[in-house]
Amino acid sequence: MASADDSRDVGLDQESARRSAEMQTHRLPAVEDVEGEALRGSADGTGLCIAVVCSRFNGHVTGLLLAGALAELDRRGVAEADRVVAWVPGAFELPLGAMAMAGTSRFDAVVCLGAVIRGETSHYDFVAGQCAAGIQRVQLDTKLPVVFGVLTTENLAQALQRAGGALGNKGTEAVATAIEMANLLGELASLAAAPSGATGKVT
Ligand code: INI
Repeated sequence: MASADDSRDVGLDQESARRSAEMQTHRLPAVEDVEGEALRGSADGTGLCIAVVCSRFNGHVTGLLLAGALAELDRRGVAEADRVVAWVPGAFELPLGAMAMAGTSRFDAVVCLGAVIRGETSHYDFVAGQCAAGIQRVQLDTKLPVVFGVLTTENLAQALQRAGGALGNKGTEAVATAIEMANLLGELASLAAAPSGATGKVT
């Protein structure tokens, strides 16, 4: 017989599936639902240079994230000559890898891919926390979009669901975010360079 706890679990699964479906549509309200005109980076990657830094730890998962990321780069028109992929040992090394990529000044965005899966010790918390904080720090310090395409899950099954399984692919989403942010920053740079009031776009 199903207990109250069981039904709560089912509810959580449904909520999680609903959230994931939203995520597939990038969770943002449609532009037409936003009051007035607003700037939003385009989804077109043509002409952009994108770096991908991928962790080898849990490589059976991160390889799937990378496959999703590369397919999305193809789909959005980022030329093969305009992308570089580098491997690092683990998620803890992603911020340094991203910082080095940003330092080349060759890229419009950096995508970080990793999978941190909870084990029996507190190691997970240190790796996941420092990875997230480090990636955010690189992004703010370099003013370049540095995307957190890192799964942080309780177990392998949850990770696989989000690496091309039932709940999408974090690598695919990370590339979409990188392209949108790179294009938005490009638009804002043009706005900054334009004479005051020249665009009339922001209301
Ligand atoms: N690295 C990961 O990418 N995922 C993990 O789940 C993980 N765990 O759980 O230990 C992990 N550890 C290695 C870490 O990222 C560094 O490579 C290592 O500590 C050397 O600095």
